[in-house]
Formats: sequence, C-alpha cells, structure tokens
Amino acid sequence: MVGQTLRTQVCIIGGGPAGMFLSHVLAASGIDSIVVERQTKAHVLGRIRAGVLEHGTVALLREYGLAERMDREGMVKKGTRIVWHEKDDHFIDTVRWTGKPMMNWGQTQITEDLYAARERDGGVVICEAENVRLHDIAGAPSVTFDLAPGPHTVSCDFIVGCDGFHGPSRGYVPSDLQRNYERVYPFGWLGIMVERPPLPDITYAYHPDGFALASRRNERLSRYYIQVPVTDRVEDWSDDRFWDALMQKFPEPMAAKIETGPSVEKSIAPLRSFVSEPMAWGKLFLAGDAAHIVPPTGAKGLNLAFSDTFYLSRALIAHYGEGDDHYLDTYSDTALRRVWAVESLSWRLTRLLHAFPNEDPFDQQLRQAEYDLLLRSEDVQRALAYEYVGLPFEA
Ligand code: RFL
Ligand code: PHB
Repeated sequence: MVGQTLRTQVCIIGGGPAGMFLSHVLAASGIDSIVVERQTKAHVLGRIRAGVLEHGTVALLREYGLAERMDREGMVKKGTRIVWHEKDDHFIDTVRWTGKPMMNWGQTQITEDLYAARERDGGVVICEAENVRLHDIAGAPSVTFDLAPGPHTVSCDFIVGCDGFHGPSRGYVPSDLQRNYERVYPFGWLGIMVERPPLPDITYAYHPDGFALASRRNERLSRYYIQVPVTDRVEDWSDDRFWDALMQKFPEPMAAKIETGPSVEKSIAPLRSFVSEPMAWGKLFLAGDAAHIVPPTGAKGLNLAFSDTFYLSRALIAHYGEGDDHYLDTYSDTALRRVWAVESLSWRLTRLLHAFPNEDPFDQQLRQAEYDLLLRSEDVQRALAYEYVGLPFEA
C-alpha cells in the first residue's frame, strides 16, 4: 500500500451525509467515486445531530432506495408547534398550507444506511485518512493523504469538498475570489437525548429567559435542547439542572407531560450563520457544511446538504452522460440562491425565538409584534409553512 495511486472520476472529501449521499447517487448513474474521510466509521456514526427532514429530502431518500428504515421507524409530522410565554401557541401546519408533511428521522440513522448501502454496492470509502491535501484544482486534480503505512494519491476528474465547516477543501478556493459572510451568536444549544417517549409535537418554546426545543427520534427516544451562553460547558449542566431549566421554558400543562430520565447523550453546539462564495472553482465543488452553516433553529443544515448534493449530482450526471456542462457551470449560483433563502429563514427564526443578551425593549417589542402577526394572519402562516417545509428545487 506504500505510495499507492488510485484513479476515480470524482474524489469526495468527507464521509458525512453530503459526501456519502453524493457517492451513492453517482454510483446509481454509473459514475465512479472515492470518499476520503478523516475519522473512523464508528466516530462518524456516533455523532448525534439533525432530526427533521424536509419533504424534498424525504423524496430524495425514497428515490434512491434509502428510505426503508425511515418509512418504518421515522415519524411523519404535520408541522411544528411554537409555544410562547403568555401568548397562544402556533402550529406551523405544513400539511394544511402546502399539502406536504415532514419527517422526524435522525441524521445518525441516515448516515448508517448510507454506509451500509455503499458497502453493499462495493463503494470505496477510505476512513482515517490524515493530512488530506488537494492539488492542481484548475488542471488535472488529485487528492493526497496519509493512511498507514504510507502516503496515497487519488487522481480524478473532479474534487468535491463535503468535509464540513472545519474541513480543508474550502481553503483551496483562491482567497482573492472567495467571500465569506458570517454571524456568530452569543449562545449555543445544550442538547440531551433521553430514552423516554416524546411529546406529540416537535415544539419550539420562546421564553424571556431563553429558547427551548422538544424533539424526538422515535416513539421511545426524545431529544431536548435549551439555549445556553456560549461560554457554558457540558460539565456545568447536571441532568437535574437541565430538566429544571427546560421545564421552566414550557407552559405548565406541557411541562407536566415531559417525561424526564437520565441523559444518554449531552452536548453543546454553538450557533453560527456562515456562507462561503463561490461554491465552485476550477474542478473543485463544495457541498453542505463545507460551504455554509445555519443555526439549527428551523432544522435546515442537513436538508441544505441534501439539496446541494442533488444539484451537484445532476450536474455530474449531465457532464458524464451527455457531455453537457450547463449544470456544472451554474452549480454555485443555483445552490447559493437556495442557501441564502434558507440562511434568511434560519436567522429570522433564531432571532424570533431566542433571548439575546443585549436586546433592549425596542427589540422585544419587534419580536412580540412579529409573533402576534403570525398568530393573526393566515398569509404569514402560509408563508412560514412554505419556507419551513423546504423550498422546491430549481429546474
Ligand atoms: P458533516 O456532517 O460535518 O460531515 C463532514 C465530514 O467531513 C469529514 N472531514 C474530513 N474528511 C477528510 N479530511 C478532512 N480533513 C476532514 N475534515 C472533516 C468529517 O469527519 C465529517 O465526517 O457535513 P455534511 O455532510 O455537509 O452534513 C451537514 C450536517 O451534518 C449538518 O448540516 C446538520 O447536522 C445540521 N443540523 C440539522 N440539520 C437539519 O437539516 N435538521 C436538523 O434537525 C438539524 N439539527 C444540526 C441539528 C446540527 C447540530 N449541531 C451539532 C451542529 C442539530 C444540531 C445540534
Ligand atoms: C432535532 O430533533 O435534533 C432538531 C429539531 C428541530 C430543530 C433542530 C434540531 O430545529
């Protein structure tokens, strides 16, 4: 294996959901890829993240034969509830306003199914690759990495960076062409998983002391989050402290229905909005968190990773199948239109539902006014449901 050189059509950096889904979809069209992942498979599959799938993401999983377990064990949902301190609830009713349901199903399970599908189909996924580097992106691209006992090279037609926010790929877009837009929030989400039945609806709670969220993975597994200062550490939060803080954010009758128990996972995620443009340069394309991050309010990050990979797989299939590069040439612009629309929704929902440390009474009045209008106006309700269920893919 020392000094081994491999050849493929598309070298995908990062074996998260974006990279694995792209590899799976390309294989279905006879396009060869190699996935290069820094972590062990067990590490990748041990991450607990997203849980809410847009209608379009569910359709993609079904179309590519990845939905059997989701359709058996996932929970179809008609929308998401908002509860608000001393105000009425609102249900973002995606079925009523758009005719489309959403799905509660974990990113962890999707990624497990993707690894199983690539193994079954003989896909090449190289884990524990260290020191991944990209070369000659404008000419004859290749990727090098270290994997015991020596260095490896993958030569390819295209490189796709699906290596998440901290991965190296984005750094290869020339800095004079790259524009980064960022907003960092002064709080994070402390999340726990608990083996107890969930509340009937996914529920966002606004309270002047902060945001909380009740979600779920299946009939027996619940996921809860609370807003915490970005400086807090997991060790600061015993289970008892977490439950006390959570309960205080929900109206009493709802809090009484939350079944508490020992956490089986507990972690803090910082909140960030980030977009890097362009999403393509030379033979390098970026997809998913490698190019953009949304705060989790709205549950859009994984769904954006899927829409990027849909646009990019369509482009690569047209390139190899018909010699047509129209979609490759327009990938960055097409993907970014959807990314910015979703950044906007995620930012608006984050602003609406969180308590910001430095806000003044004017900010608070604006927030109340925005929520009051949502309660009163069916037009506003329909607009929110349209964005929340997932924007349609462009032709
Ligand atoms: P990932 O999942 O970060 O995968 C990137 C992969 O690249 C690998 N990598 C490298 N590989 C090779 N060489 C290197 N040098 C590398 N550096 C990194 C990493 O090991 C990893 O395996 O990115 P991807 O595939 O773009 O997927 C994006 C999603 O993971 C992310 O957007 C979502 O999890 C965001 N998110 C949610 N999205 C939703 O759509 N719905 C939700 O309900 C939702 N909830 C969430 C979330 C994210 C959260 N956190 C923890 C940030 C809830 C939370 C709490
Ligand atoms: C989750 O179930 O993990 C979840 C649900 C809704 C969000 C974010 C995360 O907005």
